[in-house]
Amino acid sequence: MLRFLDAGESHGQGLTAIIEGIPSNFSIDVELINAELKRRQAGYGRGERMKIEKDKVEVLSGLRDGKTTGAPITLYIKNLDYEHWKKKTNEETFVSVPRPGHADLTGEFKYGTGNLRNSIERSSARETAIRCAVGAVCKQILKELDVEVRSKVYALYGIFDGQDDLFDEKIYEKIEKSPVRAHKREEEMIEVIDSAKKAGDTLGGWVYASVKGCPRGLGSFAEYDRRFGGLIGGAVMSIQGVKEVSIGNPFSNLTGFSYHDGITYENGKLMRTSNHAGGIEGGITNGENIEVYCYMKPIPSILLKLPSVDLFKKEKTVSRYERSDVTAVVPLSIVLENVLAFEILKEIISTFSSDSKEELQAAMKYREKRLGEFDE
Ligand code: EPS
Repeated sequence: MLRFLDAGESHGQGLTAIIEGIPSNFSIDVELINAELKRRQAGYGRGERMKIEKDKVEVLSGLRDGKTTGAPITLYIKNLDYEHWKKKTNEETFVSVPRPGHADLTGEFKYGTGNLRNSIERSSARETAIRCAVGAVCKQILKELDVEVRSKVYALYGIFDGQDDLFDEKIYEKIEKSPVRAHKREEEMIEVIDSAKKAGDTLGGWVYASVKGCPRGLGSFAEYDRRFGGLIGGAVMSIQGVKEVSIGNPFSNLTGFSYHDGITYENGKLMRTSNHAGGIEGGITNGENIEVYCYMKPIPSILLKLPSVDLFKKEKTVSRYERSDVTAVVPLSIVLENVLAFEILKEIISTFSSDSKEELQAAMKYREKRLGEFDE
């Protein structure tokens, strides 16, 4: 079984994760993890914090000579902003006015520490840095298993860039270079971010990811909690700010005849004529690309004033501003990739339960050989 736990606060010393259940003998390049952290930090609409942080991972256990040993892998990312925060007094960091839409209020309902700062620190999307480090380890293993995850921004506020073939190298090169991870409407997206910033407001939007090479037969309908769509949906909903998830395009408005993906033979191979189901039918992967869309709400740290209260003075007031991003939809695209990478590898490891790379690859090959019998 593959699992991980992570810990760390937004302005604390750093973030850490322990991943357990990675088979031995897979090569892991630490610089590729760092490259993934850099991808997540980029994106138009980011705030001042990203000028401070230069995320780099330290691998404290589980690797020897660049290869997994089967032991737990410990990852650590330093928060450079901690150098400023450790000098602040309790009075300076104390918060008593919750931002509507943030975890400030619900965190205080739950933990009752008497200072909203405690909820702010752990609920922060800073945590996605370490989740991407975990995902970047999983991505390298998936690559050796011929599985690849790519993503883009589908819509920012009202500007729809739409669907693309993310495995078309020319298209994807453009998306990777785009500051808003778009292919067609980059300039309009930048304009809308600039206007929101000027107005002291924030923006949400949709991203989507496509996973190529995912083995057939992951997940199950045997029990509700083994359905792969449910596992992916739950994981994606756990990303800070995400309010909607869809397997397959959420904006398709098709009848059954047009929606369902025909089954055919092409060059002797069992194939599908389309992929509206997003690669999952009956809670099980069908061999088509896994297509996942998700929506992130606008960030709740806005300069414009929303009604709020001072919880400790017990009086009405307006929301306070805390430094933040105008939009985190662009980095969400990278976070989605890495959250999917973990979930997919987890399901591969649980399906083909193996202790080493060689055993895992042999088990996957055996399944593919059996599935080959369905070809013409
Ligand atoms: C975040 C608020 C901002 C973001 C942060 C998430 O941080 P700060 O309060 O320090 O300006 O920049 O995201 C990251 C630090 C990151 O690495 O993505 C929040 O409240 O969730």
